This record gives sequence, C-alpha cells and structure tokens, in this order.
Amino acid sequence: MSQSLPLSEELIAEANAREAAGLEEDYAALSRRLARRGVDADAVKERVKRFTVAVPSWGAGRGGTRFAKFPLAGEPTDIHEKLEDCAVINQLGRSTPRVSTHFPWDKVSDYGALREEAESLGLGFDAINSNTFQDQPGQAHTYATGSLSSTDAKTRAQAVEHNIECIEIGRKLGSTALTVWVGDGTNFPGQQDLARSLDRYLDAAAEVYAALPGDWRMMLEHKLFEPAFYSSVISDWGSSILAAQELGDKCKCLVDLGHHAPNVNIEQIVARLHRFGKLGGFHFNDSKYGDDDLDTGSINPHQLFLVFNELVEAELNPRVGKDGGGFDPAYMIDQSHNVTDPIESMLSSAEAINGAYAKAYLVDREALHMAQEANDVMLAFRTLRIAYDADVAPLLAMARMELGGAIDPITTYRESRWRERKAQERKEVGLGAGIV
Ligand SMILES: [Mn+2]
Repeated sequence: MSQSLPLSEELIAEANAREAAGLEEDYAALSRRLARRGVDADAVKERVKRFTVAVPSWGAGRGGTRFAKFPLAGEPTDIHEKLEDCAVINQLGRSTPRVSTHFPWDKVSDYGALREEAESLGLGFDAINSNTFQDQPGQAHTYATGSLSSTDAKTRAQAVEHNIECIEIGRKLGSTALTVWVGDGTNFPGQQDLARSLDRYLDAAAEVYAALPGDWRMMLEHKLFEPAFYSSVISDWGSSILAAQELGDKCKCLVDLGHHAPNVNIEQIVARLHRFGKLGGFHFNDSKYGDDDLDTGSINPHQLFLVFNELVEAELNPRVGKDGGGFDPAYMIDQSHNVTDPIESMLSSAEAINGAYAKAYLVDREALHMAQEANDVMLAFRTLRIAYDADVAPLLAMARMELGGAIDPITTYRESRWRERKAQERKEVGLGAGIV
C-alpha cells in the first residue's frame, strides 16, 4: 500500500537544512565527551532509533479535568482525524508508529478499512483499551457500582462480553494486547465486601483471559483511587500481580506512572514486576498530586530516568525461565492535554521518553554493579547521576533526522500551520466535561 504522510517532506527538509550544521557540531561535541567515558554515541543513537512508544487515540483530542474541557479549534473529532494527527506526530518525531485505541470511543463499522487507513499513514495499532468505567447509550446494565466485580451477574457478563468484543476488534486491527482498567471500587466503608469483590473480579477476568488468542497478552492496569475514593478493586501493584499470577502466563501487569500514592518508589515496582516476569506494559505521563495525566517528564524528569534505568537494566539483562518471561513491555503515552495542542504535547513527551531511555544507556553498568557490590554508595550514586546530567538532545535530534523526522519537531510543526488548516476543515468540538 502506498503511503501518504500528512506533512510535506519539503517543509521538513527545509527546516532541517537550517538546523543541520549546528546539530552536526553539537553531536560531534557530545560524541567526543561521551567517548572520554568509554561510551559510543553512535551505538546509543542506534538504540534510540529502534525505540518506539505508542500514542493513545484519545490523547489526540483535548482532554479535560473532572470539571471542564476547553476545546481547541481544529482538534480531531473522530478516529480518522485522530489517526491523521498521530501520523503528524510520527512523521516529525519518528518514534511513535503505533496508536493505542479505546472502545467504544473509536468504534467504526469496518476495522479492516481502518487498519488500511492507518497503514497508509505509516501507523499500526498497539494495545486495545476496553471501557467498563462508563455507561454507553442504550446499555442494558449500569456500571455505576462496578463492572467485572459487580454484585450483579448480568452486569459482570456484559463487562466480560465487552472485553471479548475488544479482542475481536483488536484481531482485525492487528493488535496483540488487551489493557483492562476498571473503575470498580467503593466510596463508603462497608459498601462492598473487600474480599468478595476481588473474587468476582477474578472470576470475570478469567472469562476474558480464556478468550485471548495464543499470541496475545492481557494487561491489568492498577490505580489507587478515582473514580472510587474509599477502595479500588485493583488498587496497587500487589493486587495486580496477585490477579495476574492467578489468571495465567499471558496476563501481565501494566504500570501507569500516575496511578500510585505520592512518593511511591515506582522504579522499584518496575524491578519487582520484571523479577517475576509480570511487567507487561507502561503508561507514561507525569503528576504532581495524583492521576494528573500531565506531560511525561514535565514535573519529575529524574523519576522518569530512574524508571528507565530499571527498564534498560531489564532490557540488557532480561530474566527468563521459571520466574521471568523475557522482557518485551508495551510502552504507551497516556496523558490528558488540557491546555496545550495535543500534537505538541505528544512530540514533547516522546522526546522526554527517548531522552530518559538514552540517558539510561549512558549509565556505566559495569561500574554501577561493582560499586553496588562493594557498597561504595557515593560511586554508585554518581554513576547514575553522571548519566542523568548528560545533555542528550543532539543525540535525539540526530536520530530523528536520520529516520526522516524533524530536528526541531515543534517548531517545524508550527511552521506547517497544521492546526490552523484543520480548524478550517474539521467540525467544531463542543464544550462539555473532560475525559475521565
Ligand atoms: Mn493509563
């Protein structure tokens, strides 16, 4: 199938021509600097070029808080326009070639045609996200008091059926993973039996698991609170790994950076889940207070680096065999863009993710392991900090340029006047509440 990318290749080439000489100079300086520490910049750059992260279809539109959403002129109104915007992100940034869909939000009548449409834009599909945390028009049974863990058998069956429908859609789109996040939980002490609600969840989740094709995985996404404020059924990585272990080998845990209590050591959770072969995927975003869904790396870039330090450790030294299943996590951005152009936010976030990944590859692992074994605390800490302090921007820009993307993606995006042009073509998005 012939590809037709949304932005003009000439525009990107012209913008890059203005920046290329400066970039060559900065990259050469960085290479010499890294070489003095025994690090080959080109080898790290090749790693970065192979690294990819999926973008969420829902992230292409303006998000909102629980209070309001402020629409943007020219924002996408359906999955087709969202794919177009995701193609812009990938054309400029060259590290986000897959889109993660969400049903029923992205429902269409012909999924084979949608897959071809995505392919023509240079995109594929990542994990399917099911939705049993809100009711849909005409739905027979409400999820107001739970879905997979509902006390009502008919409601549980409906939630199971929706997840199985998501698998069927995913097969047509070429996806190989189902991400299950439920809003199930309680707002009052005593509202539900804390043990029995988990029993019901496990029984229903097992029916979904039984419908998984052989090469698929099911990923359980835990979240501490919201929409339930007293208890959540899959509240933390402990509940998640227990459920995943009970369901079977194809069931893994998915870590969303914003779904933990404040100050929780998420990098340690990454190491733990990998130790037991249960790290299935990661949702990137950032937060100051709770599940803020802010742009990745905007609040705490150091935490992002420490998470990637564990991910790269696992990538280089994967645990296989009885307690492990190798290392092949599904990486996705999961953010709500309330006050920015979503395309710019995802370009910026992808750069932050690539940067943390590159920095984790700058860590002198041999020196780190030796310092750890010798209990040389300061040397171990400094080994990490030296990698974190490096400015890898020229390396990321060089990787992007070599893949055909833009040296300066956001400036080039603005020069394309994409959003202004779309504001003339697309229908207006109404006011209303934000996404949940
Ligand atoms: Mn998430």
